[in-house]
Amino acid sequence: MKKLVLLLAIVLVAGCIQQPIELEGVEVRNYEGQDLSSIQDFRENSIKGPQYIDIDSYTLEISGLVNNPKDYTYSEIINRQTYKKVVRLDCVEGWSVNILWEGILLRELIQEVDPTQEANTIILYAEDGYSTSFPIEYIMENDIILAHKQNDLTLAPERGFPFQLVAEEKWGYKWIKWITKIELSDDENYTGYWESKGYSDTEDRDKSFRDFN
Ligand SMILES: Nc1nc2c(c(=O)[nH]1)N[C@H]1C(S)=C(S)[C@@H](COP(=O)(O)O)O[C@H]1N2
Ligand SMILES: [Mo]
Repeated sequence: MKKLVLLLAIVLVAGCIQQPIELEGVEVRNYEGQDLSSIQDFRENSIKGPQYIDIDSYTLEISGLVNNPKDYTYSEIINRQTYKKVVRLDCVEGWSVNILWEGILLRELIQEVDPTQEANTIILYAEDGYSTSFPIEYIMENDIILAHKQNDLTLAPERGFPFQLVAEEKWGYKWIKWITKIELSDDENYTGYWESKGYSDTEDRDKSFRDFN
């Protein structure tokens, strides 16, 4: 009986010890044994410089060849199941960063808007007029993250707040920041900002990024 009371007391006391709450976010620089770059290591060379998005009026529109177009608020997106992964971003200009990304899987939003049979291309647009596109299979058949965090910190305005696409295996110019709209399309030949200036639209890193034809 005494033992039981003691056990009960221990359980009660343990239950009162709260988990710590992090007051100010700290950037992680190592994740499961892997060294990470710092979010300070990115170069800022966006076409029009950093964009400052007002999150209270922000929505992410997903429309085009879909049965169920939607406008998502920031909190409707980030309060879903999130996923974390260390992925390296390689810019064609010769620098890279190895970052712990966190966000939702873009394919889950695409499933919700229910693309029509004709949709074969996903075009993403950004606040600065930038755009890029992917075959629909790239997004639906891979775990492609729509990131709102880097190294455990919410994206800074310079880094693409509210969202940057983690376009794994693709060159940095496919990692669109400040995303405002996603369009389902049947235009397989759509060319985004850098693609229309001659960067390859197949954009796999193991191939050259220049398309000379
Ligand atoms: N909206 C938008 N997204 C963008 C760009 C841009 O100019 N505008 N630049 C791209 C390029 S070329 C690279 S290499 C990466 C780099 O990410 P960073 O600007 O956060 O360093 O963002 C990509 N996403
Ligand atoms: Mo880049």
